[in-house]
Amino acid sequence: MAVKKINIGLVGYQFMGKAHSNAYRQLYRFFPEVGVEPVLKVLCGRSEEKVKAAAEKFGFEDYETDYEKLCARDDIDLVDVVTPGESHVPISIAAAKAGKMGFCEKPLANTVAQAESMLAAVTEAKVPHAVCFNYRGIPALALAKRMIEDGRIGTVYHWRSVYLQDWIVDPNMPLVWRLQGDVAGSGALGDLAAHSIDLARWLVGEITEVNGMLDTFIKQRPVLAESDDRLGGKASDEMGEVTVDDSAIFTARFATGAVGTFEATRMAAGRKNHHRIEINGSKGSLVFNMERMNELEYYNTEDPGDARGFQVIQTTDSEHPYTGAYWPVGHVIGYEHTFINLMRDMLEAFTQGKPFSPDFADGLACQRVLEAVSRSAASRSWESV
Ligand code: SOE
Repeated sequence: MAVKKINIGLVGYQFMGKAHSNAYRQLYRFFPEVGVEPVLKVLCGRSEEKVKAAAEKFGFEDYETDYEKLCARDDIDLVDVVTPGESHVPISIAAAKAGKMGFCEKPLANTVAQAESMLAAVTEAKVPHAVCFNYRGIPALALAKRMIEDGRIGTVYHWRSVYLQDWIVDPNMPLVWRLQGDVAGSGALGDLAAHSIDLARWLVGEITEVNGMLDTFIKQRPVLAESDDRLGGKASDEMGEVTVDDSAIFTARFATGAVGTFEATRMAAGRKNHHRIEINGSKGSLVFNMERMNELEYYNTEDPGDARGFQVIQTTDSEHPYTGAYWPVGHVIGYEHTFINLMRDMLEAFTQGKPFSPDFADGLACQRVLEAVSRSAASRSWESV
């Protein structure tokens, strides 16, 4: 099979820049049968000194300091945006206008209007597009999807998700961009609950109505002196306002008739990346926790009474989604593989002209839920999505 090379232009080089470039580097080695080999062509960032160093570290051939120049280059096929939320719009629209395939980190934008303009741009340019809801690339969740579609838990009644982290519980944690409303759009809501919302839409269906609360416990933090690629950075002596939610909690109704609860915070001491999901149906339940991401718990009401109970499925069998490409059974995979798996599906669809989800329309749909939660927190009432 002829291998198709896709030249990548990546904008941003911190946490997500590291995750995305690693995935592009690995993809063809693990999934050669897809016949697509991403090429780390150009890394883009505003500071020449930093982007040059990052390009060398990640293995990019070249770098640019201006995204317009990146988009104008003939040797770029796909523009991948991993910058903070505020710059997703201009960069993704410039890429679409230049005819590049578009890929963007979640949440797609900071507002519904921005997400609409991004979807309009890629639709008009007729370029393929995707949003990086990487948790769809987790084998246990892809298995959950397959089991729900196969009717293994029957009609879904309940969705229950908690997404808990603790990296901002220390009040001296500086005001990184994820804590600034004008840059990130929102806090735990867009950073964490966006993932849960996307998974809920994918596994259960559209969310039609929400009722939520958004709260900020620590209202001022030290201004950031210098950021790092692990969410934090060095604090300065000056204090600044926190302009996002520390905690986002909401209940929801699905178009299917199912109901859901969502909780997201980065202030849950002891919880590191505890994204726990429970789905209850008429014939059984499924439970997933990101801190044990190779496992899926399954309860089947049809099991014999004396043996009924949750079973823990180690999703590392060759029959499980994605895992056959990696290691022998039981040799677990990790966070970085979620990006490789999602990009595998994305590049397969892009190069074969097939539809792909999650795309910018999914990003917009998630944005509508995020915005409805914010409206509901302000109005203290139910809001339709
Ligand atoms: C930080 O809260 C963060 O890195 C999110 O931005 C990611 O989307 C999530 O995958 C892990 O946590």
